[in-house]
Amino acid sequence: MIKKIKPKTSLFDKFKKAPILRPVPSHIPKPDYALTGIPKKHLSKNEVTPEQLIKIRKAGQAAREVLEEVLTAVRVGISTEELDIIAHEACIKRGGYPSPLNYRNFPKSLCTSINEVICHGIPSPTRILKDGDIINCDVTIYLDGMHGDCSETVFVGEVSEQAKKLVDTTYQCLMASIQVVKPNAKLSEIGKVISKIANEAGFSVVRDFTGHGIGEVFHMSPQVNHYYDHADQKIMKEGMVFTIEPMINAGKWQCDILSDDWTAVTIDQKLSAQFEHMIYVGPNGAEILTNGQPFYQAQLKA
Ligand code: EYL
Ligand code: CO
Repeated sequence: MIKKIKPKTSLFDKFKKAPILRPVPSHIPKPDYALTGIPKKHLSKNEVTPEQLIKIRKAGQAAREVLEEVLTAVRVGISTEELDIIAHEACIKRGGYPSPLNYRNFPKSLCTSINEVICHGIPSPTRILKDGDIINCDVTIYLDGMHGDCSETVFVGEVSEQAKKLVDTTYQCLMASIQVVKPNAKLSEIGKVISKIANEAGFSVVRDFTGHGIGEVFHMSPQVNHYYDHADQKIMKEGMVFTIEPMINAGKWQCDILSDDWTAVTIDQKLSAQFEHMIYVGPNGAEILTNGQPFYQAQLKA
């Protein structure tokens, strides 16, 4: 969820054309914003019923499978547009809708965020992956009435030691923060753990984008901060489902939004990495609904 947008408007904004969206077959059930670009459904109840839990587990698992299809295709020379097509087809193959597509007018089915891009990078046929890039692929699928959301950052070819350290630290931030999840814990503990690990490694935590409640709605309460906000008194309740998706920067934490109104970049053009899981607050702690082996670790061993 974004908390503030730095407006960057151009005199020519009114001439911007609506993009042509990749079609989704008519038999695929679509979220309410698919036609209009505007989400209208709001929910205040965060805890899922047992029936909803079954569905949200399936959505999380499907998101994981789609993400793995996309990450398997990452290589030097592929365009982010081709990754978008893979995500789009993989969602449809499972009977799901690619949630980013037309969400608040996002033009694509996948977010692809390379190097200094923090999040919400837009796939493009002209952005070809090159040796030394790091790329986050963020997949969300709307399946059987529930959204499933996860992302990973992976290496393209041979990357710098700095990039390896940033990506590994970001993953360690996510996994350590999941360990604090249990009923009656403070939500602010998540940001506390993430900030400690990131800052000790010499990195900074992005503040403008947060984790979020998820279920029948793509983004809802609670807001999950990845930095420590001592004033945040929200308490985790059994049955809550939310994402944790820390974005960690090699330099300053601040961001800019490009004139496409989506792409968030670091203000100093230094690297940014992100990992995301969808978490269910179970009676004894977190259940990771999008669990799997991180690709970057296999890349480090290869
Ligand atoms: C919506 C609204 C500006 C999010 C994700 C919130 C973003 C910027 C206004 C993906 C796409 C979160 O949670 C996400 N990925 O894991 N759009 C998103 N927004 C938004
Ligand atoms: Co998310």
